[in-house]
Amino acid sequence: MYNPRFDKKTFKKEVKNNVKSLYRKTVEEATPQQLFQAVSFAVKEAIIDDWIATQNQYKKDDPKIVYYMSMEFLMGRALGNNLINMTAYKEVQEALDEMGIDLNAIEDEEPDAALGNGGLGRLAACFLDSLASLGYAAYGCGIRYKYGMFKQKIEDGYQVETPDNWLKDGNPFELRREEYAKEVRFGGNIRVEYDVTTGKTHFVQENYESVMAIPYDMPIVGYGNHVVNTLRIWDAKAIVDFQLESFDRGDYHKAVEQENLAKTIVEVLYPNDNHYAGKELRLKQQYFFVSASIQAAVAKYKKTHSDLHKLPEKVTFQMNDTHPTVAVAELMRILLDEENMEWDEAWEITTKTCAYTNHTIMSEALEKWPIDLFSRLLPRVYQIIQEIDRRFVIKIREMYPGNEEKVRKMAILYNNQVRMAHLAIVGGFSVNGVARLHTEILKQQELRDFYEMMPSKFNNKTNGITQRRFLKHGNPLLADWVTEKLGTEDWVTNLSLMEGLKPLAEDTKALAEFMDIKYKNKERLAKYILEHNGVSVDPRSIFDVQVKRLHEYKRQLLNILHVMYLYNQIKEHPEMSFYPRTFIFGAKASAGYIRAKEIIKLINSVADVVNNDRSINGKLKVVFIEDYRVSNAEIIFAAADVSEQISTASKEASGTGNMKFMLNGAPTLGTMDGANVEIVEEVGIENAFIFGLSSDEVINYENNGGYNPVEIYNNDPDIHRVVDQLIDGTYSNGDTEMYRDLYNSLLKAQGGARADMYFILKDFRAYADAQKRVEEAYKDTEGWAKKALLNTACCGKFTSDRTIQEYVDDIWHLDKVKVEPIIDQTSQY
Ligand code: B1H
Repeated sequence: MYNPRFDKKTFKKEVKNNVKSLYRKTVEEATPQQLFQAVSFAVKEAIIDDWIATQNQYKKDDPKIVYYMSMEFLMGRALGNNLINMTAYKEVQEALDEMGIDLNAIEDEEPDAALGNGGLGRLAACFLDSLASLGYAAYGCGIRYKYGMFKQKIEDGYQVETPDNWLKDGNPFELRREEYAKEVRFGGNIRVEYDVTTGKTHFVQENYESVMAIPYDMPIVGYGNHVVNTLRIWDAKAIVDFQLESFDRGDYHKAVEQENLAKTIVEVLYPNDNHYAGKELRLKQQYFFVSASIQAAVAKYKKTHSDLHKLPEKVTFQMNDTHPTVAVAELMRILLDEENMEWDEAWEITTKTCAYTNHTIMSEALEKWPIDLFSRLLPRVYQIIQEIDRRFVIKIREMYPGNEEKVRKMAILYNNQVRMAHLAIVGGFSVNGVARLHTEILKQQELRDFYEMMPSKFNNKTNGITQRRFLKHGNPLLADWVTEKLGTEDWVTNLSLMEGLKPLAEDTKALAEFMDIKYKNKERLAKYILEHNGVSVDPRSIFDVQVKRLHEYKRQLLNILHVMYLYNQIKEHPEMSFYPRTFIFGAKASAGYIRAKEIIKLINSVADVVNNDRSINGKLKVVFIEDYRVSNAEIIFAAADVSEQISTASKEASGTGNMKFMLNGAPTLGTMDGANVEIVEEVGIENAFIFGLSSDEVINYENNGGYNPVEIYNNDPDIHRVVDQLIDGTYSNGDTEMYRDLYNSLLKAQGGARADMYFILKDFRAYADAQKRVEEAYKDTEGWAKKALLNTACCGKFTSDRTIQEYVDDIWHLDKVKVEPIIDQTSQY
């Protein structure tokens, strides 16, 4: 994809110019941050041409558009990714080299756009990348949080959160688009007006507070195809400027309130992964971006179409979990109150336009808003939900006469709560899970009643990841090697080509090259760890990695208990052969999740003891990487030997980190959970290390009881010992209380929670055995290389390009667009 703006001479001149006009400096004088800005603005110039070309093409072709509605977009850094997707990375790297600028160092100046928690937010980012790369018209719709995911510091082994002021130096890639601002209203009351001439009833919201939603657009560059889509994130601004008229009008109080509402609404991302907190401000955030986005989408549609009844032919609103589900009622409100439609026609349109993705079955993540809060904040939307519910309950009774149990289980409004998942299912035409096992659990357990009533809505879309960021950008050595071996770079847009690497599993030289690249990536990570943790780790040791949000169901506790067990073994049997291991962790705990924070402290305490015990000759190292995020994840995946995916079976809906490890040649050590099941299916069970309870077994214990962790504790001396070490002071300088809660959580039922809720002790032996198998396998250098290489070779299914194509084929039915670049780009030079 040739672009004259990236000709070295042109690009260098542009960077120089930018440094001069932005900072009145020369390149030599500029700070690294200023260089980052100057380079980014030069790249943005090139992007804008394609952005315009794309939007012109869309105007011409009028393709169907998907609006991906999400509270979270975990984008990471943009500069490197944009260069990769513009196919200009190497050119620009060379141009900057010639100016004495190191592109890598410049990239490190960019703060991550961390507008998300974990998998759900990063999935949204991968989807945008794939949509643009496949040439589909799409908008990401979200919130421009002033503070994204907090920055994590580790102090004395404890997690300390600091605000992520990611916008402080300005975001070079965004465009503020004040002219598309939309008003969003909260609270007040609804006055019903009857119009005698038309016989129609009107609903008028009065005494409300409102804010202006101001869109900021970020370009989403497709790979090598000149397509640039848009991530539209909304900022809030007060409508009334209280310095002026309001004060005179005696409206001072209200003006201040609106100012505060605007300030607080986009202030910060809620840092909860897989957990519903039920905060009023969160509901405000949800309605704020959903209302603005839907208003904008309807306005855009109406610009070029006269008949709103055909909206479903041109628009889908895909709801990323239940967080944007108020979309169903908001679209109804617009069609009923602003477009004056009848209920049935509005409902017909809405239910053909909205679709819902479920990402979790964790009961604590289910959104159930108290009716008093909901109806006070969104009075008109609530009325509409009441009517949706009334009609749905009639349907249930028709279908299951006399079965009031069904009504109780399925109604949207129940027990003084609005059940958002039920609204999403009833108000949309599609419900999907995010891995085959997860979708089956939804159909057979969690959403069984809905599946029985409307089976055709249910479908599976196994998650995927973008190879452009997680291989081409994150692991350039392996990317170049793959290109050389396949004789083509087409894997960048067609990951199934990776299977062409399979024969190399029998090629000793290729295996050695593959592992040599892994070694170099381990050196890169070792350097990062030395710089950030002050711990020196040996790249020849096994890099065993668990990076993901900290959650009890993900069982970082199982991992660290096993490290404690290994340490005991090494101490007790110093003569025992033991292949050196480095256990690497990275995880943020939600700020209020106390037990998760205890686990972080425990990991760091174990690290302290183990890393400083000279008697074990460095056989064991434990590292907790601070502030795990997209940018350092890219380095970590590339360097991993072992991918820890050890969630309690049935709890991890899919996982996507598992796929990033696989892509980078790290075999999975995991349970049969989420997408691990499909990973094993692709790579073969002999190239993974699988252990533990099945999801059926877990669900069976949960429903019928019969699991007693104390029995295991009493009968297995190794387990007994590590569990006791939580309270004997081994890892707490003699403090017997520091980890008592973790100890209790494993052995005692408390406050409604079963003992060892997540079956850690039950799976411990199986896990330790699987770890033993890992060690044995690793000792066979060539055997290991084969497994590692086959993981890369078999990862084709897990590209988000495949996932998106399935969404397009089964749910969205989008039209592919081909963008012709603006030809005369050089005329301006
Ligand atoms: C996932 C969430 C989530 N599932 C509530 N659910 C949140 C729920 O702020 N909240 O209220 C935030 C996030 N996140 C993850 O989605 C799953 O746990 C992963 O297994 C899955 O891979 C990922 C993407 O589908």
